[in-house]
Formats: sequence, structure tokens, C-alpha cells
Amino acid sequence: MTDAKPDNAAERERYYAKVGAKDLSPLWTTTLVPPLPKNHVKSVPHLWDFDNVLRPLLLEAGGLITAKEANRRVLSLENPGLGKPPRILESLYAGLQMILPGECAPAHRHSPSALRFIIEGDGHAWTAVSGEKSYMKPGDFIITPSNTWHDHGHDGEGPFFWMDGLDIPMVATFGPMFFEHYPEDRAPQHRPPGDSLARYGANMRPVNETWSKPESPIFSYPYDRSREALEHLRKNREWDPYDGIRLSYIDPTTGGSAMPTISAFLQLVPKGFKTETYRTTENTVFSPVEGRGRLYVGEGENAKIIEWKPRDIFAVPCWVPYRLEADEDAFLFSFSDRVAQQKLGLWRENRGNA
Ligand code: GTQ
Repeated sequence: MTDAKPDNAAERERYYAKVGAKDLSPLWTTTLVPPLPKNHVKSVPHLWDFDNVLRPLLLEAGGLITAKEANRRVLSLENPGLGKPPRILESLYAGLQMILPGECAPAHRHSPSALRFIIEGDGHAWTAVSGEKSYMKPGDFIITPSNTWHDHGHDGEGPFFWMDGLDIPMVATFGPMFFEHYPEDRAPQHRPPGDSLARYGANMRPVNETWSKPESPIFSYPYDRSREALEHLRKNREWDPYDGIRLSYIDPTTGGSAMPTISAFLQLVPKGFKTETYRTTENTVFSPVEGRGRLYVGEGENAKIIEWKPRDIFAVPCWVPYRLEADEDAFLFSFSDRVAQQKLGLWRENRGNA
């Protein structure tokens, strides 16, 4: 055996061209599996400003197109490090949607799963999922499971805004992308508002019902309940050095994530608290509901400080170290691909900057 490298560059090039013509490539000329996520991840940490950018631009869209014509009047959040199609991070889609009083975002269903996180509005807009309307209030977390009919409407005053989070890039990777319009604008309602919460949201469940779907039977998780839990825990539980106090939205029938592909959280970072540097393989999107502060994110020449305030949306990619500081009591919503990575055996976290 010899390790000598033959001087045959021209011959190799001819060989590479020959195998290329047969739909083959030599693995030794590529780096398919680089040593660290940073050698591969293209998305960058980024913030979208709600008050100064998203809100005025969506209001402008309101003068250009109806929700019905647009189907969904959404500005997709495009990570500056990623090309088309729009993605906020490698595995996640996010958009900011606006609906005006009296409008109809027509009924449809699709294989990607969606979440709504309510940003601003008067409490008279609703989303209907599988025949049940949920009236939306700022801070509420709502799920639209895969392939469930859904339409959105607004019976109140003023513009209404929410963030959409979808697993579109994950579905796109595997391929099973399906979409259908409902034959009418509105899908029929079979159950009154609040029904799913009454059945499964009181730490009880109907004795004569079984639930075997991969998502939570609860469609809407109201903000006041989640906020109250965090307020209680700040006084009665030790604060986590990396999170402050963070709760995840669960499927009460399993204790696992409310959605099969996306994890969602509400977190309290008390005034003056500084979280320690944290690193995780999950891709995370944050939206502060209350409070302001800053995000220290990245390392070396890519280190950045991002100031955040209520209703902004910011994204932290896989394995980029970050920490949070709050100048006021801060309640932050976040969603990530944690549960999907866990199911695939990929998820890791690093508490500390190692
Ligand atoms: O409301 O159904 O932002 O299907 C992107 C795709 C929202 C929705 C988006 C969608 C929706």
C-alpha cells in the first residue's frame, strides 16, 4: 500500500466529466458533511420591526388588495441570508398577516401545519379551524393542524395583525405538499367558539371521546392564562439561568408539543435579568409581547446586538449562541423546530458557550 498521490490532474478532470455525464459525482471533491452548522447554515440572526416597518407596509397593502383577492394578505419574512422561496430560517416559514373589518380570508386547507400568534387587534377577528371559531386576542397562540379547513374573518373595528408560523420548508424537503381551496368562501361551523378548550383545556377530557391525532385537540391557548402561569412561577420557582421562566404549549393528551413539527413557548424574562449564553440546534423565532430589551447573538466578527420591543419578530438560526437582556419585565413568545429535530434524533443544546 502506498499513500503517494499520482500526478494525474488532467486525467482526473476527464474522469470527473465522464462520471458527471452519468449522473454521478465523486464524494471526495465535495464537503457534504461539514464539521459545524456554521459551515452550512445560511440564515442569519435578524429582526423585523413591527411598528416602523411591518405595520405601515401591511396597511399600505390593505389599500392595494383585499384579503379575498390576496387569499391571505401576508408579508413573508425573508431571512436575508436565504434566497427564494421565502423562509425565516432554514426549516421554518413566518409571515405577518393583516385582515380588515368585514374581510374574508377564504377557506382552504394544506398539508403544512400553521400557528398564529396574535400581534395587534380588537378581539373581534377570528380564525375558524375544523368547524370551530376562535376569537383572537393579542398574545393568544392558535394552531391550524395539517389538512384542516380554515378561514379568517373580522367582525370588529380597525386592522388586525397576527404572525403566521408554518413548517413549509420541512414539508418541502420531504415533498408531500398539498393545498386545496374550499368550494365556498366560508367552511361550515359545527361547534361553538371555546368548544375545544372546554373539552380538553380544563385539565380534564371527555370520558367518551378518543383523541389519536398527532396534534393538540385544543386550537387556542389564550394569553391571559399563559401569562398568569408565568407570573405565578416567577415568585415560586427558581429562574432558569438560560431562559428565565419558559413554558411550552402542550398537547394535553400527551404532554408533548401542541404541534407535531413545531414547538412553541411563552417565556418571562424579568426586568434586569440577563440570561446566560445559550446555543441550541433548533431554529427559533421570537416575538416579544410585553417589555423591551436586547439580544446578544453570534460570535467573533458575526456578533451582533439587536434591540427588541413589543410586536417585533426576530430569528436565531441553528447553533448560533445568544443571550437575552430585559430592561422591563418581558414576555416573549417563541416557536422553533425543536420537536421535529427531537423526533429525528438531531436536537442538541449547549448550556454555556463551549
Ligand atoms: O393563513 O393559511 O402566511 O396558507 C402562509 C400560508 C398563511 C394561511 C401564510 C398560508 C397561510
